[in-house]
Amino acid sequence: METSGRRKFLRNTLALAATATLGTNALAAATLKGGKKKEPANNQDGNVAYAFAQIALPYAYNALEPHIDALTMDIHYTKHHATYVKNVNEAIVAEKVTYTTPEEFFSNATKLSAKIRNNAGGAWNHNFFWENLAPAKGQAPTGKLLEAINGSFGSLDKFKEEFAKAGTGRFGSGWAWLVDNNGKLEIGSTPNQDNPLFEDSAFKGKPLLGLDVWEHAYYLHYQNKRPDYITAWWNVVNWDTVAKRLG
Ligand code: MN3
Repeated sequence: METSGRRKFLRNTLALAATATLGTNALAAATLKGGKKKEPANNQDGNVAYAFAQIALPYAYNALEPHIDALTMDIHYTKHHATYVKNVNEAIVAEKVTYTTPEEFFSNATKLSAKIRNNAGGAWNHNFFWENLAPAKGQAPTGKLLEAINGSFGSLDKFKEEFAKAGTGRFGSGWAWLVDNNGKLEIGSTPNQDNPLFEDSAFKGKPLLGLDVWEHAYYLHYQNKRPDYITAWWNVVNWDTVAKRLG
């Protein structure tokens, strides 16, 4: 066998061995990593279960500078987010969970193990977060979204003030959210990796915009100054995504 053919043979053999060891769910997660498509996968017992996956980051690590620095984005995506995805998929297989959508996980949050609850939230919340960010180009909400913001909060400035308060006021680690609660926009926050879709969340609704206020999201650049991170973060909000979520 010539060298490149032999290398290919070894690679295929190793891939097959890894598949046998990890099971099909892990393989599906690995295959889906980086893609937007998230399909149910079979776990080791042939039960259908959802495999969480990271979306491909829609911009480069340095695309949000100077508001969010490249190193923070790199570590946040390749370490923190990737670990949530890996951990939740491992636990789904180990615990033989059979939920087939993220919504099904979250609406059964009180029945989940701490490992699945925290890592499923972390896996989903970060995809949601990456998608509601975009390079700073002076973007601002318009049209129906702006009308809804004005209608619910009085003005865009008032909305930003209230939302920033939810972010700075969240003690410890968590998220600030804008949600659609049956036609009315509301602001709130959740602890840890919970979100407003969680069964037992004190703050509920259809998420439109999420802000990660864990220290790992800003500490390298802003240290203890969470309010400065939030002020800068407004420059990189993807309002088109928020408008699409509002529908
Ligand atoms: Mn985070």
